[in-house]
Amino acid sequence: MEKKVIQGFGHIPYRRAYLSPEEVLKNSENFFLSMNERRTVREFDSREVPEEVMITLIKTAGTAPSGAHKQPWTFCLISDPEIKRQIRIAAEEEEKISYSSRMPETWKNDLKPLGTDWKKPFLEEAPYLIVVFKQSYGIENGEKIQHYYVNESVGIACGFLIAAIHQAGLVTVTHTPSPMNFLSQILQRPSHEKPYLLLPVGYAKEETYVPDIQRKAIEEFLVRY
Ligand code: IYR
Repeated sequence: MEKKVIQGFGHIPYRRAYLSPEEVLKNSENFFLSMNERRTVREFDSREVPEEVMITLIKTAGTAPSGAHKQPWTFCLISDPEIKRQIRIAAEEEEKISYSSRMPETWKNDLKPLGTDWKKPFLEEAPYLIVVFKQSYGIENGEKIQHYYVNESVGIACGFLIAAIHQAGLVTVTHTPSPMNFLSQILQRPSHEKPYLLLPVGYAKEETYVPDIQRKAIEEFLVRY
């Protein structure tokens, strides 16, 4: 197969090795079984994780599809204890207000089975924090460039990241302190970047507990036509 030109742009051949339906079935089942072991974990071990691992995880996130291939994301990787401390203090300040007055009773009741509260020690205990920013627009050579489907694109990249963290043998919690503009200030991000998600990453504490909750059965969320 040769290169070809479509609407003036080069296209290259792409082939995936053919796998039999049996192999495809096995792969899909194995991946499901592995992902089904994932749990949100809020208690981290202080054990170190090589930075190279974190960079590879973020590279995986960067393989996500995005609107018009604009890749409208920035991943901030934080290991500096002083910055983690600043983030914890600011997040807990917001969360304290949220839990005491901003969140309605229904919301707080829905969170009761998860055992969460305003305290976020994991923001200092995890060896790394990844703060994901979405870029409402891009800047190239000082010019504004349009981005498309920014929320969808960044959400998919975060999904890839969470899957990669799990596959590597580490754990995370999708933390969304609200409001989270303090992250832009602490990390000194430009105004076209908005905080999207905060993921502490590390090894799970050896003795840790997670809520006794079940996932929906497939019949509850699959509609076949
Ligand atoms: N942001 C708060 C509250 C919270 C909200 C949802 I929706 C959760 O699934 C979990 C927590 C916090 O991080 O505690």
